[in-house]
Amino acid sequence: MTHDAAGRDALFSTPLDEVADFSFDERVVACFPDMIRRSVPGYAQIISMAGVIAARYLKPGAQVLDLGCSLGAASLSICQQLPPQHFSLRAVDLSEPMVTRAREMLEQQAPRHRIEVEVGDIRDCPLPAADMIMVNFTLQFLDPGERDAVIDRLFAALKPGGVLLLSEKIAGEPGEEQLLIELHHDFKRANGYSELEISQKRSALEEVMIPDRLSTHHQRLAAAGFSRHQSWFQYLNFASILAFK
Ligand code: GEK
Repeated sequence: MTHDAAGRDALFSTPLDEVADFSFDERVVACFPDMIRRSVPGYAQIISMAGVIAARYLKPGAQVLDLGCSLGAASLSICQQLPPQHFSLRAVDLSEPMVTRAREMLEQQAPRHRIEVEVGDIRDCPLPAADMIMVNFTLQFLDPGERDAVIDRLFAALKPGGVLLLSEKIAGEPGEEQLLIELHHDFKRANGYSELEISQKRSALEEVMIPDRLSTHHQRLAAAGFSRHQSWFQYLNFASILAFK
């Protein structure tokens, strides 16, 4: 079983001989809102703040990018805070099933807002000049060696004064890693995941998600040229940064 009729994530609930690498396919799309809410501490708070942050910084006529948009939750949060004529938004994701579902959901829930949702790769998709870029738990899925070039690209696409909202699963600083990992597993247990689900998901993600330390993110943002970058949120090993060009 991969999910029930209510979209509850059961992807890793039965023993698998060999746990395949995680991929964002139809099975994940069907249970994605449930999965991310039960696995990523602080996800709901970061999503609500995306709209609040946009309302603080975006002037009328603003252009927003949501890269690795999944089902468009961060984009929708902005639509809930700002009227349709205030901004246009381009949302991009590598997974075709995610993009198809995101389009349907955004059309339904924000029919008057100017939103385009396209299949694309954050590493090389066209990036129009933007006032705000959101990369909410996406950079972590790239090979660590590719991350500098992507942050450089985002810096180049941002207009002066523009803001980057970057959220990531993070590796702990030396000596702090184990406690954060154990508490995160406790968080997942408390949200109804079994030992089997936790360990199989961990194996599936091992190869595709290698988190950086928060300090590495800040160094990378400074090297790309961001004049100011500040962590504004951390819940266990999940953090979010605002960076200004
Ligand atoms: C949210 N931001 O709900 N280019 C574009 N997209 C990619 C790439 C890539 N190279 N690699 C992976 N993705 C969302 C949550 S989920 C986070 C983001 C998670 C996409 C992938 O297809 C998936 O939809 C998304 O990044 C990561 O605010 O599942 O933990």
